[in-house]
Amino acid sequence: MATNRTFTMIKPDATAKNYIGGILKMINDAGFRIVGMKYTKLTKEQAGSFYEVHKERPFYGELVDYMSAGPIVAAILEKENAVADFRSLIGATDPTKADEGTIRKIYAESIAANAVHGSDSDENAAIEGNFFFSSLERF
Ligand code: 3AN
Repeated sequence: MATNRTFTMIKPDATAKNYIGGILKMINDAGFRIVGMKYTKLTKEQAGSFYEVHKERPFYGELVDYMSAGPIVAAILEKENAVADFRSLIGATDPTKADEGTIRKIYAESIAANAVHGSDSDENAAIEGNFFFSSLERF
């Protein structure tokens, strides 16, 4: 069932370069409403647990180190067709393959440091949102 919600993180490469404002503006301008938001830093254990689904992939260690290396912004976003529309807004995982005008094309530096996360399904959006936010922290 579509929830019209997705989950995003602005990743450490983007927070380090002061891109938070620019990325949030693109998100708002695309029609997403922020219904939960948190500026925080993941421990290695938390990053490992968040990316557990990628445990067997060769880049898992690098991904966990990178995602716990600096602050992130975690947010729950609401819009009709949120998951698919947000994936379109952020562009391909590899920024060199991302379409013009997408967040990753504009702000990402590499496949690993690719500026933003976006949930890939309604189910994962709910799981990922629950990882960061209690019911009292979303509106
Ligand atoms: P997406 O974030 O576009 O859904 P996934 O789910 O394939 O991409 O990968 C999850 C995260 O793992 C990516 N956002 C990226 O940070 C990292 N990642 C994916 N592929 C690679 C790779 N080949 N090398 C390093 N990191 C990668």
